[in-house]
Amino acid sequence: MFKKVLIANRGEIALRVIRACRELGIRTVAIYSEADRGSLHVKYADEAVCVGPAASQSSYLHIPNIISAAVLSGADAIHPGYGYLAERADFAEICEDYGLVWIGPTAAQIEKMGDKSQAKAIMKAAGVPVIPGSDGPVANEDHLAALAKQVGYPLMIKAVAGGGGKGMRIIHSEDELLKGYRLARAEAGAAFGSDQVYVEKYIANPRHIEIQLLGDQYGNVVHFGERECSLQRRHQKIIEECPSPAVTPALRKEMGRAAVKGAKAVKYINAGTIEFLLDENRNFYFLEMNTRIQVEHPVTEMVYGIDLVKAQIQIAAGAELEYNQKGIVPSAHAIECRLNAEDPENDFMPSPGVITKIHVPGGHGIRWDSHVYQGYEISPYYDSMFGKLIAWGGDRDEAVDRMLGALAEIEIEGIKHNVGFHKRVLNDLRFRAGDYSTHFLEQLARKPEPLGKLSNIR
Ligand code: MV4
Repeated sequence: MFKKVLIANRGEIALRVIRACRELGIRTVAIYSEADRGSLHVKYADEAVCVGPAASQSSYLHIPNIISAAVLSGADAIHPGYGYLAERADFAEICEDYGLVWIGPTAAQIEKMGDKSQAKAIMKAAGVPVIPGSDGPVANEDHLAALAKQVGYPLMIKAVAGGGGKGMRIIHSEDELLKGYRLARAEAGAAFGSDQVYVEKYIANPRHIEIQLLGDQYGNVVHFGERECSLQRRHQKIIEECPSPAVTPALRKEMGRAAVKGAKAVKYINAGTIEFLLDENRNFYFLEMNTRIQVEHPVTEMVYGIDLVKAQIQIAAGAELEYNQKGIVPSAHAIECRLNAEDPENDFMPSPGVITKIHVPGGHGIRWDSHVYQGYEISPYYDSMFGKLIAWGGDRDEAVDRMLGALAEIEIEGIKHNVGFHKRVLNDLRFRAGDYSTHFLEQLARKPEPLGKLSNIR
């Protein structure tokens, strides 16, 4: 096992990794920017190294400073968390060059899955269902016209180097096609340094469902069911749940098998997620593979009784997975609410500042993952998420009721936050029925509705 791990991240996920390392008897090195001196990830790591000023480009994304911190502190492995450098194949390779074990998939796997068109081709070849469309990038305008004829409208144009909702465009009819294609290429070139795009049929009102995977260095891959991630705003997830209200045990088995097949096709190592779109007829299609631990991993942990971050570290250290897929079954229901410093009354504008008061809820079935405390200053430089509230119960109703109780108890002053918005979603009758798609939150944010009648908790 490793003796010392450097965590190349900040905030709640850095703290999450520190806690896992502590339980495994591993010393930890935190890195921090000048704006993050007061963060709990700095306080609770065994050592901490300042890697630069507040701006991420000069600190959490500054590879030479991070590698120097790792080498000088004598770390033997690096955990990248999520975001920042977590899906940078070049960084994974540089770590290995400096003798630092990368707690994640190989650089080659990150690179393959980062090219969204190549990832899709690999999955298709492995027998995973994909959305009908071009095989690979669009070659030219004649090729585009032929593809549009074949796929039909509406269709989507997506950037090969995009992902997570960036660099996509819906085309409703032939008159929009050429203009949309040229715009999409120009935008992709400016945003990603590659103007390659591919074409897909547009799936209306899909649900976003992702399968959690673990692979070891010996070719074993298992899945831990799905997370329902359809509750997003502008491609930012707000609420996630496990299991999905839309997935039956039979569908779970089918989607899980497809995901494992896809991961095995690249001999996938460590934690990863395969995202699917589920259409209105419950057909599922591969969307993207995420080669990292994800923000919403705790809902899977509470339902399947596994510590995914510990598993990541053990796998990187050479441990063999000893699971029988048949024995991995969901035994509860969990929900995560992401708490953001933002103003739901003002188009969810970021609301940085000092948290002058915070009371966090607790009790049976409640988990709070956060790096903040009373007096903590939320910096304008980083993501506005300052904590994750997770509730679980024997079934979905119990989990939702428990979450509503926790949301009623929580007290936060000094910043604007989205606790009230979460209450509105959880009290919505369609949410309570599990009847929602990826468009639900946009609709709810546009049309304020009174609280639902099912709950007596305010
Ligand atoms: C789609 C789609 C409909 N049809 N592709 C958005 C995130 C990116 N990973 C892919 N996305 C979508 N791709 C086809 N062919 C609809 C979306 C989409 C979406 C997907 C998941 C979660 C939220 C979403 C919100 C809007 C659109």
